[in-house]
Amino acid sequence: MQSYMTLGNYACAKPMMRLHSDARTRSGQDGFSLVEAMISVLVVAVIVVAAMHTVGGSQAAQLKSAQRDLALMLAEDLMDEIMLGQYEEPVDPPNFGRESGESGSRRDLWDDVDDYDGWSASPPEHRDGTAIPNADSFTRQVEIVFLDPNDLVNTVVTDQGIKRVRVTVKHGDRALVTLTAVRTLAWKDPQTSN
Ligand SMILES: [Ca+2]
Ligand SMILES: [Ca+2]
Repeated sequence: MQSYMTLGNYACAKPMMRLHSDARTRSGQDGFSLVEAMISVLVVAVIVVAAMHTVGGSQAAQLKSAQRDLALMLAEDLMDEIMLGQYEEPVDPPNFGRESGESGSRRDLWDDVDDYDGWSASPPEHRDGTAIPNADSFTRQVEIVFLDPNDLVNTVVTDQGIKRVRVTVKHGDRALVTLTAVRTLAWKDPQTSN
């Protein structure tokens, strides 16, 4: 009996010690696991936010690139149209700006370079005055000035045979593209000259 009790007490004491020890171990492991889990969630959250910023930044960059491409096409389209015109009015007495009978809204009646001076339209328009689709937030504007033939950096107030054509395309208030070309009185289009 004595032996049994001793063994019984001993047998009971060991598991209790192990249980106590296991409880301490699990408690420590649980606390550590919770901290680990919280850190993991935080890291994942940071990574997700960073990824969202990256995706958002990439989409914004693509949108800006597409806007610049469209602005360049609009600018080139208008510059080509202007450069196909005569250096000066071919029919009526020349005037800097539009001559009599040339409508301010329909460019298909304009026939010389300076008819375009100061012209601006938003949304951009075709020559007949109809709006170009899908370009509502863009603006095209034109400036024509005379240049000094001895120094093309300088502008002059009287015609000395050189005009600078400047086309600017804006998206909202921001200028995205500016094209500059020079048209001279002496230049002849080889495709139309004899
Ligand atoms: Ca004209
Ligand atoms: Ca004119």
